[in-house]
Amino acid sequence: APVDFSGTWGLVSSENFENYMKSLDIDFMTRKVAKMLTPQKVIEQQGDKFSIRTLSTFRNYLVEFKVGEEYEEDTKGLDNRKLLSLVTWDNERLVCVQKGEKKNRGWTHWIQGDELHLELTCEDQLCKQVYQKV
Ligand code: YOG
Repeated sequence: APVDFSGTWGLVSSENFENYMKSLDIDFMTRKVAKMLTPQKVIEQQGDKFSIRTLSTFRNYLVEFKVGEEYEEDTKGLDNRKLLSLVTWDNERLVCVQKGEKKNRGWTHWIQGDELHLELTCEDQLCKQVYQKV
């Protein structure tokens, strides 16, 4: 693995999260609550094996995967869909393609200086988030 993402990271900025949630059909009330959160990413990485926990006071979400191996993802507590997901390395970036009902769905993580960057995409929406080690 070319990079180590391990650690506990706290959200410091988020752009266009509202429209990303709309593209996932998240209802108004849930979006209002979700927008106020400052989640943490707890990432455990052993080589190409990852667990990523997204933790907040409202909901928690866990994914576990190995780079290069497709996995079934159940977005329980988020938009509650079933996905077939695949994470690969694009140089130093971790790129996930999430196949399912929604077109162009996925995410990309990379490290820039002391920041963890995340781009979330769904349909025509792009949400950019930055996290810092806590
Ligand atoms: O991250 O897949 O790090 O899984 C995206 C929320 C909000 C719940 C969070 C809870 C999308 C209500 C996971 C926020 C909006 C809104 C904290 C993003 C859906 C529902 C859980 C994600 C990847 C990459 C790892």
